[in-house]
Amino acid sequence: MTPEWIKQAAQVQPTERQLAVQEMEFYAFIHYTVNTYTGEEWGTGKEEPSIFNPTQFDPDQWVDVCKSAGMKGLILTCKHHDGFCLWPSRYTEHTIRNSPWKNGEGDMVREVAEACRRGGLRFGVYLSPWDRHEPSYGDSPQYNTFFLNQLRELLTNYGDVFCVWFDGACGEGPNGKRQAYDWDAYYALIRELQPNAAISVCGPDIRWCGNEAGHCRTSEWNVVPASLRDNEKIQENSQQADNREFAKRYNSSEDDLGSRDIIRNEQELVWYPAEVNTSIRPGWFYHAEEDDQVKTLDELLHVYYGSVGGNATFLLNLPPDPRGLIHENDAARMKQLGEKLRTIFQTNLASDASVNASESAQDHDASLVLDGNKDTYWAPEEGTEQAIVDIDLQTKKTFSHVVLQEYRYNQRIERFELEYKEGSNWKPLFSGTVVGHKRICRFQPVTSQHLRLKIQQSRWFPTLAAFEIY
Ligand code: FUL
Repeated sequence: MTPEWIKQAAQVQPTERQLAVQEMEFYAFIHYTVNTYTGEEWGTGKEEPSIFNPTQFDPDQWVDVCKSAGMKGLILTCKHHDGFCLWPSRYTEHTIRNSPWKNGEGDMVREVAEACRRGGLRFGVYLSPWDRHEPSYGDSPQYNTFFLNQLRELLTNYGDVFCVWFDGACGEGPNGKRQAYDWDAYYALIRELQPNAAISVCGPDIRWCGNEAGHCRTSEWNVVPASLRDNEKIQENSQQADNREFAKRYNSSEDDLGSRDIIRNEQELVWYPAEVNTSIRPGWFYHAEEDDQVKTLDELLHVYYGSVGGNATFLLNLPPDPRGLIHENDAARMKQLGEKLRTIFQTNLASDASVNASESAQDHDASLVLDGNKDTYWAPEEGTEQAIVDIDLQTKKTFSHVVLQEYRYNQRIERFELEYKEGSNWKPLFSGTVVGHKRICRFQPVTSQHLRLKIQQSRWFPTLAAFEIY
């Protein structure tokens, strides 16, 4: 008998806006501001807007680079910590309006949003809460009004946005300005103006994976304690940190955020999926001296398999250079990555296989894992936590990847093994823990006609939507 608390955990569900981001899988971060011209990572806010002057700005090139790697969206740093706005905000003079670019008449946010729409990428905005230029920063109510005004501009003038990315960073230090962000007002405005947009990182929809180095968890859970989500709002430097009454029990950097041990005694669980964010170079902004430090294909694949193939999304930063272009080295690497992924995942060897399960509930027979439809799934009867799914490829085939996907509204599998048949013996191929949106299992190529998935532990009963072989 499944304990009640496990049954409940198994039924926590995502919102449509969370699913929309999870299903995008791989998308770009674009870090671009005055830092691109000063060589800094964190601007002071005292930079002259006149230094911002791209000569070959081409957002279509950015979009093409993203698409060449198979990305589905792009998030632009409309304003980073230096406060410089890539759109002509009415609420500050610290914008491209006072730069030489297009004689101050350009709107980069508009051009990027339009290039994304032309190219079929979804567009998202990054607006840094920490603002080192704005004089009202630290005067909490006044800055909150200013911030809401900027948010309103971004969310009304540039069409649909799929995500608003709030960065928690603040380097004010102990004697710096202390700003209490009115998160609830920010969230309410986003829900009002862009109800489909996910609020990421310092927000309730998408969780920061806890590092910027591309490290991925072996077991990434979508269902985690609610306190983890609520704690994301606390800033070390804000008054809220002192005033909040609840204990800071979990933070996003911990190894285990969703195992049975973690959730057993939790009052409230929420669906709060992880996003892995890292840069293709050491820095978030472009520095010419890093031109030969673009991540290698193997490094990028490693993060891709860990994130997209490990139930997280992958937000990879591509910093434009002072020309306003993504540098040739980065562009070449992205193309290489895309070609590699397309080659590996071109032909699903299981598409004309036959499949059997140890047990199937009514209307959820095993063939549904092969039908290419993510809305249908195989499931055993309620309460069956262990099961076997057998694949017969009809003839011997050579493969090195298995892709598993759970039904999008559930995450239940906790431990599984893949085995292949050699002669009359079953041999181990891969052992894994969670599956969730997608688990890509990679192994040395084997040749066989038969393989099977043994689900050794799951919550209540597993629901599997896809079983693909490459
Ligand atoms: C951090 C920022 O301080 C970095 O500059 C960068 O924007 C990164 C994505 O988030 O918190």
